[in-house]
Amino acid sequence: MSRPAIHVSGDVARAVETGAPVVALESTIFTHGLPRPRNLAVALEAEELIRAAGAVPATIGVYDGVPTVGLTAEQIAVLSDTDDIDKASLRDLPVVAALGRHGGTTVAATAYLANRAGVRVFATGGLGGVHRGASETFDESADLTTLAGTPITIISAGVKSILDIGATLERFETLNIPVIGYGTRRYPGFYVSDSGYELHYSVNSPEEAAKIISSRDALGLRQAVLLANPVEESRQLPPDVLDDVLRRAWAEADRQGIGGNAATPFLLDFIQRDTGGRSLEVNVDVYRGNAALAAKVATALSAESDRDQA
Ligand code: PSU
Ligand code: MN
Repeated sequence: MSRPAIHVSGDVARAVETGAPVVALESTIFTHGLPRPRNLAVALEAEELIRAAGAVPATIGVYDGVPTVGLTAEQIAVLSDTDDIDKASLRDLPVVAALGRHGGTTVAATAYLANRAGVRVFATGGLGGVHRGASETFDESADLTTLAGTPITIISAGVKSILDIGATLERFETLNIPVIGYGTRRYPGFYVSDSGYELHYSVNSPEEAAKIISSRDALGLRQAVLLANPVEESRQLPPDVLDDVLRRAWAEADRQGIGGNAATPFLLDFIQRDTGGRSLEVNVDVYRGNAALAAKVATALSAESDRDQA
């Protein structure tokens, strides 16, 4: 018998089978986003936060060509420490798998694998979206079109600050992807709690979020639900600091001709170095907040499914 195309760990498979709460986590955040050795600490801490909240973490990535839902701590350590590891979005998955390589999965690839494994909730930092200047370059993250056809729920602090946020929100509308603020009607801006854009809907509890997810499923809709969870204002990057560094980061990317899938890691790294690690602390705070909220939403969703079956 051939090996299954996707490996699901025993813990995750059991939790999915019994309807226990599970939270998916991406790997690009520690393979391409955070610097060593902090990347590994943050990846393991996110798992711990989810466990402490009573849910099962499922960190997702490609290990030795095996797309894996529920990487072990040892596997996460190896991926965190691999130089020039592939950034695997959905189109890369078959290639990275067939060639037996390691890959850090983006939001798109992670959402796809989580959904295939029956995991319904996914926590990340910031989503991909429409890059600045996309009307010329066509650089729009595959996160967008993937989420349009992947019925999962993603808790993020908005899209990454380096993107054209207004254009990304327009694309969410076109792609029928609902965006709900958690405790806010202002769309968060990843490093800042308010991107300057307004949202039409907000919820104030994990139970309310779970109702929207169940409603999406009952209607037979296949779009992801996006729950936008802002960083606390007291912990955000000061907006004037962000505006200033963004302007210089974009200019430097243009000057060096950085594009394609290197754009996001380049810009985030520029911001990290330029702010002397200040943005890194915000990035980590954002991620912790999203992991904790995701565990609560997964728990509410699991309780709701139990009631429906009773
Ligand atoms: N975090 C990082 N670097 C990244 C990403 C996250 O520090 O590259 C990934 C996310 O997983 C997101 C993706 O899905 O970048 C978006 O990049 P692109 O625009 O190339 O799709
Ligand atoms: Mn791109």
